[in-house]
Amino acid sequence: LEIDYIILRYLQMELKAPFTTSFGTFQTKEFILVEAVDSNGVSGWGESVAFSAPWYSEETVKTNWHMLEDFLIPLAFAEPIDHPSELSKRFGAIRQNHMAKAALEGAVWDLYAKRLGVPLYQALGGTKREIEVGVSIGIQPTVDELLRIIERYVTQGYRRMKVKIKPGWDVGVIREVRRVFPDVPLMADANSAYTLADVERLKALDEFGLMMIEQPLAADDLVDHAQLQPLLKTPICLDESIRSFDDARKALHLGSCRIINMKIGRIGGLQEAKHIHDLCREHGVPVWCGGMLEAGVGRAHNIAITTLENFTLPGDTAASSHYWERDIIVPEVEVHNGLIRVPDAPGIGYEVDRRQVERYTQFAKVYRR
Ligand code: OSB
Ligand code: MG
Repeated sequence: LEIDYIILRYLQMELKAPFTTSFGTFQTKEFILVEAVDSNGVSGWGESVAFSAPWYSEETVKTNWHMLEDFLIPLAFAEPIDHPSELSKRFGAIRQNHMAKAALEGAVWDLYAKRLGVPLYQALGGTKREIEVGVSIGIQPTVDELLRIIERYVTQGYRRMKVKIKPGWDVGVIREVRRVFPDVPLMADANSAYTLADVERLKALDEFGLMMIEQPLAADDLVDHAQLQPLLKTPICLDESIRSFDDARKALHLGSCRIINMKIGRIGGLQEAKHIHDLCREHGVPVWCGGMLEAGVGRAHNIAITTLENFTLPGDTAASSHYWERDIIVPEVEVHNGLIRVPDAPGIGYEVDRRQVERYTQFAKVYRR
């Protein structure tokens, strides 16, 4: 596998509705699309999940561009690549910057699978032909609004509801949701909005039969979560805190969580995702695929990794139309009865719609070997 040139594009897409978490509100999604083209003119696609501001993690669109341009693309050009795992090993020389690494590694995985003529999910060792998905629901202006939204997604067949919480929008809100939807599979995501001083408030959530509570404490913490977990009946799921295989290993060792949210970008790529998946399987710890409000390319990568057997809980990869007026892939990602049919075409399995990509691209740059 020899990459001839790489195109970085900076895109802007408007979300259909603002998405509010405990750390801020998204309205416009800005991201980098990576296109890696081999000597046969075949394109592999990757999407960076870094946001425009460093509020979920320290990476941003701009730091990703810098890392890609000045360090990662030169490493990709340095030698031919027989397997994408070699690239992730090469990237080991650069500390952190996982979303930048994952974007380029993802493009190379797509290229690798296309070269073999197999769908990406098979190249990754996945087996599922369809995957179960839920939906992540941002903080709303009122509880009534939240209930209306949940009603709609339940009707659409989504397999579980994830409600964003923060201090002041938590116990009372979840109680109302449970009263109206006593049986819906439900979970809450705090995005690090609490500390150990809030133990009583977090314990109060135990009575609602949540599938899990996601990332209640600090984004870089494993120790406080290990202290919190035995005090709760509800399983803790870690998102922000798991940035690598070693983080996952330590979290399982310490008992910081009982479930792991896998995000390809956060942990540095598909190779590391496979590695963490296998570790969790050995420990009987379920994983599921999180979301970063991805456009179609990122969504396709999420679908592919979710076909691995230990992704046993519904993920956050909702339909394209849930986020966008028009996505950048054809067909768009569709969800029927809470299921996504995994595509069979080589690579990511969806065609990138170059007209739409053009439409959303603010600027682009070509890097040659
Ligand atoms: O914590 O999972 C999160 C969105 C932006 C930043 C962080 C998170 C989220 C989501 C939405 O929960 C997931 C999605 O629908 O893509
Ligand atoms: Mg989360």
